Amino acid sequence: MSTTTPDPYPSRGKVDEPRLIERSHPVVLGTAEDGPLTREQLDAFDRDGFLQVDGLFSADEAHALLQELQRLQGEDSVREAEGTISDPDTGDVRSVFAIQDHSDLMDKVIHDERTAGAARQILASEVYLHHTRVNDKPGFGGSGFNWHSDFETWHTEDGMPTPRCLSASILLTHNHSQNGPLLLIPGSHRTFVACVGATPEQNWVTSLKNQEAGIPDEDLIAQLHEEHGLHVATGEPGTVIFFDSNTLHASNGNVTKDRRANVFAVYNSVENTVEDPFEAPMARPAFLSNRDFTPIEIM
Ligand code: 6CS
Ligand code: FE
Repeated sequence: MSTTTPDPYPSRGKVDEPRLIERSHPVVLGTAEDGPLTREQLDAFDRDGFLQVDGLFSADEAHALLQELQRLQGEDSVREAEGTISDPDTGDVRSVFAIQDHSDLMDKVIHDERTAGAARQILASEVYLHHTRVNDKPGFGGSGFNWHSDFETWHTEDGMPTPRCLSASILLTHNHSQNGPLLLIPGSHRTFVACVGATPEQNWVTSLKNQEAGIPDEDLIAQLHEEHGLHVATGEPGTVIFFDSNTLHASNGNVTKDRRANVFAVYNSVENTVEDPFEAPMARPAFLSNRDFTPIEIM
């Protein structure tokens, strides 16, 4: 980015104090005519910064994906992959990034009209995958994740210019209020929370387990939480939660016996491709910040 153009979303080493910045870019760019989401669904996404669609995939489809996750967790090629995150104590596979490289079934679901087609509609352009992953939070063990905006990381560390990007999370198990479901602050996507503290070298090595840079100030989170409330994204297997890249979200650890597993796909507009990081010593690896901007085929 040229030094003469001010960064509309400064964060980390670029700010002296935590602060709220009004989002200057639109959220929903497409229309109902572009399908598959209805006008009401697009309006809800625009207003809340997320959209939960119950039963978008069938229970059978979700079950097949869960079995596929189980298969992947046992594969040596997956366990050894750069984008695989394992539990430091047990060695169990918790997250597999770039799932399309390991599984045809996962590849299919992230190119599906129901997920990718909705992303293309909301963003009103062809899309490519910024990254993908499958996450497993087993009973009696899965840890939580503190409040954050994905866009804050993707902007500072990956060089994503604007928040014209969204995630789809497909529930593979029943996500109930107690097993660490996604928590979202409705309406928070309209505010960029600038965070203090420069990005450490190779921050991604630890940040996927526990974020230490890009942490929003608690008073600012409290203010947005107070103003907008909280959505607990509970649902049956097959439910999909679409959420804007700048929506504040978090999740609790899982102290119940009930496994919580989800597939995530991050769709970015091909008109919003990543550049040099806005505030990080170096760009993250491709499994986190894909540099192949070829539009995906949607089936
Ligand atoms: O660093 C990232 O890109 C990832 N981290 C979090 C906490 N959420 C989204 C993303 O997969
Ligand atoms: Fe996140």
